[in-house]
Amino acid sequence: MRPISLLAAALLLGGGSAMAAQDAGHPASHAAPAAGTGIVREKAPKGAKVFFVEPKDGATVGREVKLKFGVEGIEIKPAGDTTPNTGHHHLLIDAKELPPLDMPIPADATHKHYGKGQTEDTITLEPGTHTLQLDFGDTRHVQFDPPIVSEKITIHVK
Ligand SMILES: [Cu+2]
Repeated sequence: MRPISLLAAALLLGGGSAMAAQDAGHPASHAAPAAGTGIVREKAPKGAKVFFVEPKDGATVGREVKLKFGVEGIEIKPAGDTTPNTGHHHLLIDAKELPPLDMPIPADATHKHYGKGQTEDTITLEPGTHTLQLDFGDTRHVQFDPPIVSEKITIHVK
């Protein structure tokens, strides 16, 4: 049996503390403070990569879009798990640019969190052309230094 309730509690704690000033307890070794909020970003492990397994760049798809995310050189853990060199996926939908680097990635229609450590999803998009990009965040939903992002892919929704 999976410890669902424990996981949920950990996620709640992780989600709640992400917006709070909880940096005191975060290991600040080999990381440089960012300007502004004082949030210290984790160094991206060398060679860490995220990418779309599905859909392919340029694909034409229906409104229900099946997504599969891949990682290389970094491990996926739920938000709130402070193991170094781990984090979770974020999906940027039609985002013009990356979110601000010195704060947690926002959670809204264009920034989707996969804080349980999910590596797939199905989203519904309006017909037309859309861009998708993955942006890996640490336990606090903060981007790495430098950001670990996928290629920005373009898909056509029928
Ligand atoms: Cu997140």
